[in-house]
Amino acid sequence: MSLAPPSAALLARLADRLGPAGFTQDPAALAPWLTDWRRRMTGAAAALVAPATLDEAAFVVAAAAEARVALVPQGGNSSMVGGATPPADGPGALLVSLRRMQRIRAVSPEDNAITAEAGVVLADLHEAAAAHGRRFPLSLAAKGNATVGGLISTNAGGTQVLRFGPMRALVLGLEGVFGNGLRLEQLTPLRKDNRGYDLKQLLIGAEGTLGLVTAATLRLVPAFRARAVAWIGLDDAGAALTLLRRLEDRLGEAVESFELIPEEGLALVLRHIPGTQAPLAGAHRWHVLIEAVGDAAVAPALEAALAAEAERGGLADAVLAQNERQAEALWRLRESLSEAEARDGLAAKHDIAVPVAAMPGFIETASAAVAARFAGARPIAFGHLGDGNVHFNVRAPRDADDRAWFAREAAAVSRFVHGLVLDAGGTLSAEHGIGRFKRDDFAALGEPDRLAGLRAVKQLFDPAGILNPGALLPLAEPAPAP
Ligand code: 2HG
Ligand code: ZN
Repeated sequence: MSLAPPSAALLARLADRLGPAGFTQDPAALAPWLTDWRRRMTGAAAALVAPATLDEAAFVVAAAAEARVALVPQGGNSSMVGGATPPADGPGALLVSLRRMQRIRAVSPEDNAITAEAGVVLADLHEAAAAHGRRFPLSLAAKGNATVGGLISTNAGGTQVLRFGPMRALVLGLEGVFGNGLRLEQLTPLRKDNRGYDLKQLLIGAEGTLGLVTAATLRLVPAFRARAVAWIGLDDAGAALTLLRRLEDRLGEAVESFELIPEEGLALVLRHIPGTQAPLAGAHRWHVLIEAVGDAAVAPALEAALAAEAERGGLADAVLAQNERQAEALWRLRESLSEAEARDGLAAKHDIAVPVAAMPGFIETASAAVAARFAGARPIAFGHLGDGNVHFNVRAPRDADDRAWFAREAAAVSRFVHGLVLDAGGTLSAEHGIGRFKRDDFAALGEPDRLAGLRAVKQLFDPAGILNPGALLPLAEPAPAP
């Protein structure tokens, strides 16, 4: 059934219910939220609606479902895949901002849990947990923008997945409303609940296609007393994986982050991010940033482990941060990589995973295959090696007009890379989601039964098809094969 443009009557109902703080059609107020984070698309919306409570969110969903009007939910607008930007064409949509829901509702150190509304920004969540001697163990470069609702809706990962898992593993309870009007009011810190299907998991990673997330109860862990941060130089990515496993043997769960950076990635950061410095004296094909946490013993333990590895020939060079300032500087090199890459020019972006053991080999063979198939294209693989997830981005050939190259080649490059990933038993989205940018590759390369399963769930929980149409799944059923 097709969607309709928002009528004047619907807009008046929403304006009346949400009030001036929760409803605007002012183009200047809408503008900042209509261009995606990567500045790849600018959309259109008839209004920006911002519910402040679950009741208001449920009202918006019910009114839109009745009128068959598209809703595009948005948090901090930091989607890497155009997941929170309404399309410029089509019947018209309402942009649903959850940013007004900004309260930390409760912190319970005894439960190791925090209840936060969808619009709470990740950096503020970190602070609220720290004020109670706890921490929320998920972090990423966009922490100043990304919100709880968006992190949940995309099942965000980041740099601590290795130990604590992605968002899916950290949500204890959820509040929200599905497209069919069903409310989820399960803000509980329970660790165990075996009452059948886990409905909250349907909203996690749904990319706003099944309903709105309004609040969540999230898992906290004890604050650490000390952290040790090291930067390592290596000759090949395989040695990085060996190093990770050996460090885990010696330090166990203390190893929380293990991030891979290629030499050319570090060079981009040093070139484009002011105030950065090379951490090691020499050049190395690969670099790794390691963080281990614990008490005062953690730094000597990491140092001893690295010394043993150096002795064994398992690494080329290493430096251990001597204080928090140095630790921050090392992290800045890693966290600025995405920004440095963007400042350097356009890239076809992929957040892929293959089984961890296969990743070093995949990086080598896929890089060679891409360079051979797309003359001069420059793959750059970085990120969460310990999770088997790297950002296998492909930059334009040196000296090429990157905009023209991107417009001409990016779709073919992505289809090619995604094909290689699936052949290697991997996934074309390990972190950022499918959104609008990867939707067609997902539909073309995805297993038919997986897609049919997603469609069946969508049909059940969003029967009017109003929630984030065109994200994750294509709008229309694919034509039957001839
Ligand atoms: C990261 O790991 C982010 O830095 C962004 O997920 C990755 O820009 C990218 O491709
Ligand atoms: Zn990442």
